[in-house]
Amino acid sequence: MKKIALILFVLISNIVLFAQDNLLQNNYLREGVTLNGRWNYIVDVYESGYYNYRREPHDESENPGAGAYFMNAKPKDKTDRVEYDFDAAPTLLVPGDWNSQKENLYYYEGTLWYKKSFDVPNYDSSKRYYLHFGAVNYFADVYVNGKKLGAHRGGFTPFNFEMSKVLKAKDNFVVVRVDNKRFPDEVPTVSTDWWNYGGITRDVTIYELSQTFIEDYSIQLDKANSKQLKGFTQLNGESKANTQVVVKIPELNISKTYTTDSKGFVEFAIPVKKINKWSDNNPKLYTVSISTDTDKISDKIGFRRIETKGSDILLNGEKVFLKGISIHEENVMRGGRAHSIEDARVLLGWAKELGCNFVRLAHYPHNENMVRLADKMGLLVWEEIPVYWTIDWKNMETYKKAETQLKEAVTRDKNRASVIIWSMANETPQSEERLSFLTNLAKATRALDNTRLITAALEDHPSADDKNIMVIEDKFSDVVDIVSFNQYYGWYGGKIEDLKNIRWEIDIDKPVIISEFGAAALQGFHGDKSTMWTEDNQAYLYEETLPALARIPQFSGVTPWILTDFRSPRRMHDVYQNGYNRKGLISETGNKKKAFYTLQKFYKNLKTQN
Ligand code: GCB
Repeated sequence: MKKIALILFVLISNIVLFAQDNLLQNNYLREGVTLNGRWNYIVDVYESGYYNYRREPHDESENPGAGAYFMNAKPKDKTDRVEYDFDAAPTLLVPGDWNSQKENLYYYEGTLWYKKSFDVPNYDSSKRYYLHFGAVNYFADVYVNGKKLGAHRGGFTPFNFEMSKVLKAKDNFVVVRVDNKRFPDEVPTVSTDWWNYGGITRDVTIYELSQTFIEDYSIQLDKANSKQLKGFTQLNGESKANTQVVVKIPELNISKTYTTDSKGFVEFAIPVKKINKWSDNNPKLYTVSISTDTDKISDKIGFRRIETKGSDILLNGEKVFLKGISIHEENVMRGGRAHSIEDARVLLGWAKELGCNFVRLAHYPHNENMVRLADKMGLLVWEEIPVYWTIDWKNMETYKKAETQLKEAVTRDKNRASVIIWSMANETPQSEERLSFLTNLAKATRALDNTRLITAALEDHPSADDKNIMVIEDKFSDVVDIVSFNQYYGWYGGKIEDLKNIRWEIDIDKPVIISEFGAAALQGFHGDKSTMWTEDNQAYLYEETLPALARIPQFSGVTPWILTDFRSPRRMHDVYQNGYNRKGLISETGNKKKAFYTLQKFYKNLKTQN
């Protein structure tokens, strides 16, 4: 009985302790203290720093003991045994994946512990302190000064925990247990076509906040009425109720004061006379400030409308064609996950050079630098979650994991004008369970954000009576705003020369985006255009595919696969691949292939209104 009570106590206290704090909006422009830099690490293949020898998690014990790595223990004297020492351990750079930093971790999938010691400059015990992670792949358990703050799962979205109760001015230590093992019921699941980079892959920052602070807000052009801005503010803290919130947009002469309700929430609609709308040609961002007596936050926000009408996509009421490219979050030249503003400049700079006004950030939410920079550069963005291939559709827990990632992405990026599309999934096999999974995701997205468009990368196939006619028969196309599909005619089947005779017949009055097509080529390898792996073959496929797609009456955009070669364990051909998916238009050495120029020329000559 006593034992049951103890287990219950531990379980309940864990639920309370490990409840995740709501995401801080706009950590990006808040002043924080960075914990980026060198962190000590210990590889823990058997997870002995997490479980005791009876395989019970140390962090579920009331008295974890020195064996728990998160205690960062030191021997008390020469008779004391501690079997690890973070301070003597090697270091990894944060942010950064471990695979591309250490040769012996190249293929590592498992548990690795990170530790960093830190002081808090100008520590003030009357303030609240949050610890924010841009992303950790995939599972993270976070401990400060030996106390568990919480846990997070999902490799590409931000999370934060309050640590006020355990923090001191000096000699703090944060320990993060990271586990990037793949599981069939996670999102993504075990099988993908990209490298499973592990580690603390994005920025780590401490935020000092007042007792009551601005937790979240949104401000966007009203979808139904372009003469008004709509939004909300959510406060967090003891005096969040009945508190005044001031919203200012100086350039529009807007200064409005609102009072929060008992939950610290207030919704508002602000009439605007004339607004300089954000677009790909005019990436105008306004400075927006939101303040209370104790907090002030400032953001750069663009206002625009995105909608569909029949088979057109309308940006601010005008038809827009999406000249795009797909991008993985990888800096291939350095090796590994991209994370910095410099990385974003390189990737989006190449997209601009191609003549793009649109990027598909595949196959998971990319770091915030990408969307912030896209806002400034006038690049429209397709954002997606890693609901990819063979997800465990029947599993309600798996659904919740996908929905959580989606909510985290929408929460982070809902104020970004560049983001116009939320994509629910990529190339997922059809079934009733999958249809309801995706339909529920679309519903959840629309409930959170009704200002953007919904899609998913679907698949085509030849029609039953004519192999030259390709069709999309997927009930999910009834749910989406834009019908998107991936197609690899001429690479995974079919002959490039036959593309001339291929017709896509899509019997639905919605805009169509071809979210992938492509062929692999080893940069520098040339030959006649029918020889696989040559630059010439890739360019030939682009030359034949682009006009064929352009014949689709609802053709509204295209994001060829892909900007750069990227690492994938599925691509092990020792001559042509060497661990890279070679469908990039740019090699891992940064050299452009012939097809880069084919696409550039197509975009230049494309007759569209934009
Ligand atoms: C696809 C997938 C993408 C792959 C690509 C390929 O359809 O969506 O993730 O990398 O094909 O190269 O096969």
